[in-house]
Amino acid sequence: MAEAALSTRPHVLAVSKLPPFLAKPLNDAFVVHDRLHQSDPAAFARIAPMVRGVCGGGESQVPRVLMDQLAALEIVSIMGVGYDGVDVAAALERRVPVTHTPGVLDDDVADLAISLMFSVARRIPQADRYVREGRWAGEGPMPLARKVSGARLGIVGLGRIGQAIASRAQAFGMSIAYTARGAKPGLGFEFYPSARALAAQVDFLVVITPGGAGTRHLIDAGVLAALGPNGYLINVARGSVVDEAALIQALQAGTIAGAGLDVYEKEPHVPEALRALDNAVLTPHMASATRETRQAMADLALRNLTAHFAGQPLASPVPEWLAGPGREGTA
Ligand code: NAP
Ligand code: 8YV
Repeated sequence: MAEAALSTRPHVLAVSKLPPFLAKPLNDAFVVHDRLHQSDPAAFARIAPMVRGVCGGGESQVPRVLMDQLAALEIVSIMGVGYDGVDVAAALERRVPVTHTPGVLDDDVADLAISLMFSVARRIPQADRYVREGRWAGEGPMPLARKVSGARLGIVGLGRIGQAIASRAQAFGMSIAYTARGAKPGLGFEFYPSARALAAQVDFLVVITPGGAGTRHLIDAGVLAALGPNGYLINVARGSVVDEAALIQALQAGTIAGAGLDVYEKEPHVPEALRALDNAVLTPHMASATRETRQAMADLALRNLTAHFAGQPLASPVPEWLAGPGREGTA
């Protein structure tokens, strides 16, 4: 502790468990306090005035009340493209930039969205169990599944990842329509002004918006009813975007045909009612979880921190920073 206090390296608070390939270079360059605010509040109170940086993942919480304790805070670096757990308004009030890792994970997240679509429609997890349990020989072939190629895809959120999903789906001969805050005429896909209008026109509805207040329960009972008994919901965005209780009810009642989910409202807790459903394929928030992509995300998160403390321009600040204090070039 005394040695850490004397170090000239900037102090950084890690607000989530960081992977070793980020923790190691971070520890080399900074004095890192690993989740001390959670494990030892008294010790945290002693080092809090020295903390100049915060580092976490896409699911990390960096609320106003935490920033209030960090009088010397200069930067929040998130290893993830989503930063809905960060109170960006509170950071901007303090002229603290928030950075994230856009672009480097698009391929992986799009790959998982497509994988979930095939998994739930072709019932791949059930088929795997069918073979392992020796049922093939006894019961014969499995019931027929739902064809994906050529089906109608609706994308809720046609940003970086949404567009990567669209380009993959085109290779499967799917028709593509979308909703977003604004139409993107240049892309040549059909725009619908709401998720409900889009859901009524498609077989597969993939959700890939940011989380947070602006998208909370964007997918509600009405959208699920519009998707209908032959429709499938895929959510690789944030659990908060889908009304999970309404989704469970729709899956139980057969209001929709199935769901492929990577994210949940209260992670890592997934309701027993959802886990019990045979028409849902569930993955544990792992869309970007390949060695290659997580390394690229870690590199970018570190690059933002080192650039800031070297007085250089940030590699990837969030748009709110660029539209506000960042526009004045204070980085
Ligand atoms: P992005 O490029 O910023 O795209 C976001 C899209 O969502 C944009 O098209 C935007 O519309 C749209 N959108 C925002 N608010 C909306 C609303 N209220 N209604 C309808 N559409 C809305 O972001 P991205 O890089 O594609 O990432 C999207 C999100 O995916 C992240 O924020 C994160 O939460 C999630 N994610 C999850 C994982 C995972 O592990 N499962 C991994 C990575 C990312 P406009 O284009 O009109 O502004
Ligand atoms: C990761 C994510 O789970 O980028 C995001 O928004 O949700 C995911 O890539 C997370 O960020 C890992 O730290």
